[in-house]
Amino acid sequence: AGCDLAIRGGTLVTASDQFRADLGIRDGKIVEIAAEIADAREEIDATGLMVLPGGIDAHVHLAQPTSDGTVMADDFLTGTRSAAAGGNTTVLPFALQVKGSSLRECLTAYHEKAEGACYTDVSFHLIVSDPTPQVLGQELPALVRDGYSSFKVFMTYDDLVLNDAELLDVFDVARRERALVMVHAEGHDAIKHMTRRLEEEGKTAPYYHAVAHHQIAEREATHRAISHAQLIDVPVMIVHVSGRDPMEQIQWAKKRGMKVFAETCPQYIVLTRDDLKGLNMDFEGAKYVCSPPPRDTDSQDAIWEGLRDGTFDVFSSDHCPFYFEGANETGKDNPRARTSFKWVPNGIPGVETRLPILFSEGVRKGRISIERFVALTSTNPAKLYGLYPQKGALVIGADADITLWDPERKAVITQASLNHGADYTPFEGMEIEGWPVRTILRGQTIAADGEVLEQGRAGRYLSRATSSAW
Ligand code: DUC
Ligand code: ZN
Ligand code: ZN
Ligand code: ZN
Repeated sequence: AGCDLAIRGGTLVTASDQFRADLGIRDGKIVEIAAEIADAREEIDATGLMVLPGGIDAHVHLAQPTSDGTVMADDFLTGTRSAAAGGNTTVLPFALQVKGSSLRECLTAYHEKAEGACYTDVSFHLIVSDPTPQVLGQELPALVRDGYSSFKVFMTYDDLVLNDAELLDVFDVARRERALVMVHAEGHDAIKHMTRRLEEEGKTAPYYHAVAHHQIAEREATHRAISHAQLIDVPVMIVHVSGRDPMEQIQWAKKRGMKVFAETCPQYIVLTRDDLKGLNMDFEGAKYVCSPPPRDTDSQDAIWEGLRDGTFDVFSSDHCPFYFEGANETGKDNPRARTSFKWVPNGIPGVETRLPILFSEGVRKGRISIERFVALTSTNPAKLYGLYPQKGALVIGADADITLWDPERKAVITQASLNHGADYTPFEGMEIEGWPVRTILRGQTIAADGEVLEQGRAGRYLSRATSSAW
């Protein structure tokens, strides 16, 4: 039988190669890759375009409840719509265990929220905040076996932090079940100490978030997480690495052959802590408050080097959207946050701009190759989170998840042009070269030229296999 869809004349790009070929799709799968394929029911002319495996954003937060009354600006509908417009076909949001609740119970609520609401495919990382004997002995092992093959732990935040004994216990479970642990590595006590001192000095503006969440606290926690992982002999993924200091710890571990993996994000290549100053140390800076915070241009240089040399395996958005001016004090600009940076919700939106920013600043400016771009944004996350080769690859038999990329398309990032739920973008005014012009999920177009198709709301839940880290 012929193909349902033929994509002709484009340049296929994988994590290791690029070549001219036609690509044929039948029943949602890639069935042909050849110099020229037979006529199909539907044809797409991709002349002048790159044909990429669909973007996989392995780190997003959607509809996650907060402990302080602020509200996340994206649910599964708007968050995955934004993801699709930005060239993504799969996102991996978090299912947060609220302390005192069972992990399974919390997860069920996320499934209910996601059901029928997604434009892209989705799967969940768990967040373990309450490692009770029941969670460690029963729930977590059962969930990993059920296809939740990765989970995140936090080394800071009052309502999430695990102490070293708890980290080691959780790592033990990961070793037994061959799960991939993701670590938020920032030292809790160091941050609290710095916060108290800054507040005593009256330094409460959003900018001081970047001082309190010092890179040294991130470096220390990164090393501690790596040491614990080495002791237990378990792979570990250090997420949202912000700069040179924590990178050096990761390089140290990688050089010793340890299975330490690392992720970085757009904010660490195009923002700096000075953005948190706003206009004149004013509250505008809250728009850039995220954890870890952006650092300085030296760290940006280090991150680019790390994206090239393999220090980083994954490039995700850490899309964690809050309104700036939410209704009824639900946004970043709320009365309590005005009294101290420590109350400003931590996170920024970015699922729609991740690929354009990395392409424009990285590929277009000659800092990384297009193959490396594909590895960091699709193939590696698929492998490390147990989705490969169903996802992240242009191979026969894989899901036909494809992003058609126009390398020449110029755009300016503006709030008005984005599909996310937030009321601002921290990347406002950025000039971009290269843009996703069509996003195809399992053979169906879900977004084209910035328009997300309502009939494309066909995202499915993905059960995941064991991480390639094992
Ligand atoms: N960690 C994240 O992964 N995202 C936003 C805030 C945070 O602390
Ligand atoms: Zn985190
Ligand atoms: Zn430099
Ligand atoms: Zn995050």
